[in-house]
Amino acid sequence: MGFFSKIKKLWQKESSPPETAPRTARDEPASVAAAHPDDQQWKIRLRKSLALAEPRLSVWLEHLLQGIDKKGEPLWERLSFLLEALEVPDSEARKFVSSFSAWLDDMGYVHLEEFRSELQYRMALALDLEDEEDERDRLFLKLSQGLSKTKDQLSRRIDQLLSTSSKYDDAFWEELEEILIMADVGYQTTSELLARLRPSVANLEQGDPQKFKELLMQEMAAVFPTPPKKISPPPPEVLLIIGVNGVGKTTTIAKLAYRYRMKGKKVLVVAGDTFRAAAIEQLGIWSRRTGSGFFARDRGADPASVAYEALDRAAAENYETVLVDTAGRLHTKVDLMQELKKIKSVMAKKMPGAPHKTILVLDATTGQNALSQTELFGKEINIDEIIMTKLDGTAKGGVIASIALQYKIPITFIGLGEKMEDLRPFDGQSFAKALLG
Ligand SMILES: Nc1nc2c(ncn2[C@@H]2O[C@H](COP(=O)(O)OP(=O)(O)OP(=O)(O)O)[C@@H](O)[C@H]2O)c(=O)[nH]1
Ligand SMILES: [Mg+2]
Repeated sequence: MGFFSKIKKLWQKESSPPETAPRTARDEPASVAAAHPDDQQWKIRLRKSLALAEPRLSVWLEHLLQGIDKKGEPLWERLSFLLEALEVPDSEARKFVSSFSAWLDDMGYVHLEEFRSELQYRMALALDLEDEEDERDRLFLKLSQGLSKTKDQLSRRIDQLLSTSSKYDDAFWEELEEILIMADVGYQTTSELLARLRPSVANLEQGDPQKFKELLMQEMAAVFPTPPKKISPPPPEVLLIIGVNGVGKTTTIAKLAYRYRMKGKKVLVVAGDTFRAAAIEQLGIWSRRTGSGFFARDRGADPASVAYEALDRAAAENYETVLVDTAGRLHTKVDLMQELKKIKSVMAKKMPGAPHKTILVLDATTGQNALSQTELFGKEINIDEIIMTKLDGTAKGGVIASIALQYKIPITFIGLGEKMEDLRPFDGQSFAKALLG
């Protein structure tokens, strides 16, 4: 039985007294009920509506947020009530509410529409519900919306082509090739993809657009390698984030820190980009917003020494996850690759195995340029994973297939916006479906 169904059963049992039953001390704390008898009506109503509602986080939140349009005491009360019902320990529930409230203050968010989706994301992570169908649906919707520009370029044109083609002849394949290339899938990747597709399509009845799209989707999904399940090293796990300037490294670190924090990890972010004072400051702000520890030295400090000292701090203070930011460019005299290699070797000396993952951040809006960046970094540094940012707002999302097919490096997350919740786990199946489905 799923998490929600269990809780729901519990709830239905608890909420069995009829509406008219006198309130007992067990139902509501006497002091509160006596002081604000009318205020407590919401609890009865809410409990009833939750017991009747579909057991899904989004649906429960919908009931919970009825009549709430901004942050404040009524919202905190209801959230605490829901968390309590979901059997979250009291201290953790309090921590959840207070950290969320502090975060809203920090971000300057007041109205529900500004933070509703962030709230759901936090709850899904905190309650470990990210794999529930509801969250998967939400992610899929977000992915489809985020990819709308690429989708427009790709799916609409493929549909058009399919509707006007009665057979899959050379002219058809040529046109399909052009469509894929236009969506930045890249020449080589397109050729490979089509070469795989042709034999499966050969057996197909002439002009079966639906089946054709399914096969294309399957081939597209097959392009993405599933990352091997790795056993996490004993803490701290150290992640080094690299990439050229402006791709979204610092923002991605903030988003990752947020994810780990919401999963209850103790996170340290390290300002390894000492090139600009503003970069250090930017990361400092994110660390506060995500409730992470922050390690920095002055502008101009040696990034390798910063990383080295940060590992001392991480070990001394029992951090579980360490995220190291790096510069995307350096003073012209210093070579970026040499600097990154130095950071890596210094870290490995300090802590065997560190950095446990080197993650290359790529910006999808740069299209095929992302390939040359992978080439450039990959030649010098072993890249374990790729995170692709800014897939929202670009028609060049096809580049992600190019990267996957040519470099066989797992793409683990994608950035679908500037907010902290806009970093989502990547999987090829959903991507292909969102793009072509
Ligand atoms: N729309 C969108 N914008 C993003 C995404 N990720 C990052 N950005 C924006 O991209 C810009 C650059 O992000 P940074 O995180 O500062 O990039 P960086 O790689 O750290 O840049 P340098 O420190 O200069 O090397 C910022 O305005 C971010 O808000 C994303 O997934 N979607
Ligand atoms: Mg940066």
